[in-house]
Amino acid sequence: MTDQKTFKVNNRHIMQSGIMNPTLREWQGCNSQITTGNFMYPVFIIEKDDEIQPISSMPGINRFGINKLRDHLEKIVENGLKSVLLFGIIDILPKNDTATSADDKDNPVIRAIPKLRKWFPDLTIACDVCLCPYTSHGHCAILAPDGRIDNSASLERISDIALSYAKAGAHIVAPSDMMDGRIGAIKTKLVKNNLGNKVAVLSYTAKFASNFYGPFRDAAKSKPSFGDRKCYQLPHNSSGMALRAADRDVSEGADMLMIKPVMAYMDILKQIKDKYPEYPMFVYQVSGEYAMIYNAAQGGAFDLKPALMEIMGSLRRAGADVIISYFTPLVLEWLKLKNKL
Ligand code: PB1
Repeated sequence: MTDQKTFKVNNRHIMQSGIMNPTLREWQGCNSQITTGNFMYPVFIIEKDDEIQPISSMPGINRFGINKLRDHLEKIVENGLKSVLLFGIIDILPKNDTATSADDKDNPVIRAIPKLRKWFPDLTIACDVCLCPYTSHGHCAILAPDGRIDNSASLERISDIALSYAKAGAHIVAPSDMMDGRIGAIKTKLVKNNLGNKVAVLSYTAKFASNFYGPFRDAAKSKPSFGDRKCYQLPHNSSGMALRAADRDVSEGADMLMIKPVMAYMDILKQIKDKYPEYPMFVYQVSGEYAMIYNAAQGGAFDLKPALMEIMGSLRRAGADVIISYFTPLVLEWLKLKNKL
C-alpha cells in the first residue's frame, strides 16, 4: 500500500481563518470602505421653483424647482450628504449659439446657489459647467461657422460661466465640456478675480464618448442636434488619451480629477489614481449606469442593495475617493441604518 500522505496545507495558504466573521471580513477591505463622505449627489434644477418633473429614463430621479429641491435635500442632508453637483435645465430662458442663459441672472443654478448655501451651510456645492444645456445645437462648445469647434471662443465662454457660478457662491466648478485647456482658462480667470484660492476646480478629466449618457441627455434636454461628441470626448478604446488628459489637467491646476463613466473604465481609474495618488479621485456613475443597475434589479437579476454596495465597494477598491451617483440618497439611508445597528 503506497504511503497515501494527506496533502498538508501551507500555513500561509489558510485563508478562511481571516474571514470567519463580519469584523474580520470588514478588515480585509479597509481600502474599500464606504462612508457618507465618499458620495456627491447630482441634481437637476429647473426654472419653476415649485415644480417637480419625474424623468422617465431615470426611474426615481426628478428635475426639481429650487423650493422642491430644498424639501428633497433636507432628509438626505440629515442622512449625511456632504456635497451636491448642480445641473441647470431651461425651458423659459433661450437656447442660442453662445449659451447666454448659462450664466443669466435668472439661470436656475445661479439662483439656487445662494439659497442652498443659506439652507444647508455645511453642504459643499459643486456646479457642472457646460454649454450643452444652453446651446441651440446642443454641443458643449461654441461652433465656428463651418460647424467645427471654436476652442478659444469656447474657453472664453466656459471660463466666464465658471466665474459666474464661483461669484454666486459655488465651492467647486466642474467643467464637463472637454474643451482643450479649459482647466487652465478657468483657473486663470478665478485667480484674476481673487477666487483662485477660494473655489476648487473638479476636472472631468477622463470623460469618454460613451453610450451611457442617454438618460441624462433626456433629463437635461442636452442631446446634440446634429453629429455626436466624439471629436471632443475621449475615444472609449484609449487609455493613452486618458493619461494625457490627466497630465494636462494636473499641469493646468485641477484640484480634483474624475473618470466618467466608471464601470467600463476601472482600468483607467486605477491607472490615474496610481499615477496621481495625491489628488482626490472622483468617479461619475452616469445615468446609463444608474438605469442599467436600477432596471436589472427591478427585473429580478439581483437584489439592489447587496449588488449596489458590491459595486460601490469595487469603485473604492479601484481607487475612487468620491463617487458621483444618482443612488446617493439610497446609499446614505443604508449607511445610516447600518451605523444605527
Ligand atoms: O449622468 C450622465 O449621463 C452625465 C452626462 C454628462 C453630465 N456631465 C454629460 C454627458 C453628455 O451628455 O455627453 C453632459 C456633458 N456636458
